[in-house]
Amino acid sequence: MALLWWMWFISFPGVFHCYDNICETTTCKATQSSTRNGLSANKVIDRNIEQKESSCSHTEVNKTEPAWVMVDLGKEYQIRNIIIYYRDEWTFKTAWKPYRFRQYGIEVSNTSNTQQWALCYKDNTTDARTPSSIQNISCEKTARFLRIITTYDAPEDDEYEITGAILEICEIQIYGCLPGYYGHACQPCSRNCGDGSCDGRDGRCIKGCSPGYYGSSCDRSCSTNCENNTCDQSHGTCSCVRGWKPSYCNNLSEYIQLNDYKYKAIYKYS
Ligand SMILES: [Ca+2]
Repeated sequence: MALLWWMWFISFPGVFHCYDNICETTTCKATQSSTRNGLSANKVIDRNIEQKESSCSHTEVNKTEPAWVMVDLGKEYQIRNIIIYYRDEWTFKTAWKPYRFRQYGIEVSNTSNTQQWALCYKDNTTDARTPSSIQNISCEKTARFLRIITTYDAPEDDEYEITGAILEICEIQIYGCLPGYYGHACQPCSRNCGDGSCDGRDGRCIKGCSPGYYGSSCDRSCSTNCENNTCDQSHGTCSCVRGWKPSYCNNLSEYIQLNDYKYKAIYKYS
């Protein structure tokens, strides 16, 4: 019985998924707006999810500009969700709450050009409350760069005579399918997709079909009588080679049938 329950649990969409952490250790890089006490941006991608200060990145205090931490995935991916681990320490002496994490934003881009960021999520927690120190955010975007950014100046820092926006992020996990895969189980895209890539949600071929195929998943064959062996990706219609009837090219044209008749007639009586 326990086994059956577990099988149901892991097959339920939204409860469990097979997305990969697409921040691969060899190609993924992290940077941040400034660094305090040597707590560098690398700590957000080192696969250590400890939330104590020494395991987290930390931007510098008393800055007037926004604080941000950026992850470069190395190439474009279809992102599905992001899990952020923020500093959250509880000891006998201190209870460090993630108050500096209020009102953070998640932005994505295909270029590190600061003019071209698209907002994926904005926290709206106000004073007194604090966001959960572990955030699991849906962000269905195709992008290479992702950054956590804030301009929030927490009032709790006044007693330390500290000002400015500050981030103390311990880990950023970015989940999605690797290029060429789609869906909750990251199944392979149709091998007839134009460049092998497809929509990460439903497997639709997003860059056309290989020659000779049509349909949203490029799983239907064009008529062999289509010119250049290509047809319309949506309907399968095409320009026919001579002698075949538009627009699916599966029947002989009347022109050729008439010519055949004339040809036969000439042949017979000449
Ligand atoms: Ca870490």
